[in-house]
Amino acid sequence: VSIADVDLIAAQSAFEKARSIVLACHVNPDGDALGSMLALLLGLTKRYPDKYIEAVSHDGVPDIYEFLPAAGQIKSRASAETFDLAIALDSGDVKRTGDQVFPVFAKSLSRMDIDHHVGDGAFGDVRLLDSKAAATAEIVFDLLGHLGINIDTDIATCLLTGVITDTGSFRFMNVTPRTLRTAATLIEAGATPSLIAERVFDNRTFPGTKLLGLCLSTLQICSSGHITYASVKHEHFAETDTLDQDTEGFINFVRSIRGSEVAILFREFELGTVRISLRSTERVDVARIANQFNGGGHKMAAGCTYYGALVDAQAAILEAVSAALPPS
Ligand SMILES: [Mn+2]
Repeated sequence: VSIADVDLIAAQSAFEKARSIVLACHVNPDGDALGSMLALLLGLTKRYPDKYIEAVSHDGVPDIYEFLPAAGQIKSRASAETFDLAIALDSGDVKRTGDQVFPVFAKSLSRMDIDHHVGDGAFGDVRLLDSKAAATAEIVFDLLGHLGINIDTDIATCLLTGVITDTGSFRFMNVTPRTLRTAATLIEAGATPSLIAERVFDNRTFPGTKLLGLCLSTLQICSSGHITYASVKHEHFAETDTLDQDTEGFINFVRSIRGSEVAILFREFELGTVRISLRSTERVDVARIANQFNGGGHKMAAGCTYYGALVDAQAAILEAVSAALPPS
């Protein structure tokens, strides 16, 4: 356990005091955002059946994550303006919970930040922050253990999904012995890694795969091959009749190119709104770059939104990334 006992005790007392609790994750949610939030929803509901607890994802649940236990209970808007306790998971910055959800944090009586993105965005009366955790799911695993909540198959499935997706199936630099021990315990508790992999990675639709082809046809390299980027243009979505969520995982093709230090994916689902995903090897802090554009994330994975034309987004981001690239 890497969260200090004093913080776990503070979290427990916050749960006990609150009668209404809202859980929220970041916009454009990934497997860790949804998995850690659902595991906490299931665990708290089991431990505190008399409390009102809801989970909110501003951008809903991408269909590859609909298999997660209790995913159907996730709301896209908070049902009240204020709660006794508002908890953000995996969000980097509380603003990344989205335009509608963020104000709820300001009005709620107490706030909690549960995250492995540790930076300027840290907030809250209780902070369960651990930059060494590979996923927020690892922190929630420790928290549930502290609360004495039994990890059942459903909770284990949610948490293992967070761990698997945030580690690129145990391939990224964030993997530690603790990550593997946590995963082993989750499998013992009933989670099935092959089922999660099948749902998340081997579940691309036919139009979504055509979209990947169009995206990869835009692939570019610059800065001596240290920057790789690709774009999903508005007309690509229209041509294949796909949604923004169909781009899940595209960034991994861009980052897996030999020599790439920073990988960028531009998505223009709506004209005038360009969503940008950034990935890096450890030499460049892409959270800093995302912050310059009011986004967030962590050192090796971050995101932001640019309001304007795709070409302008590309020029602005490429300039910022080039400036951040250390001389080689
Ligand atoms: Mn995460």
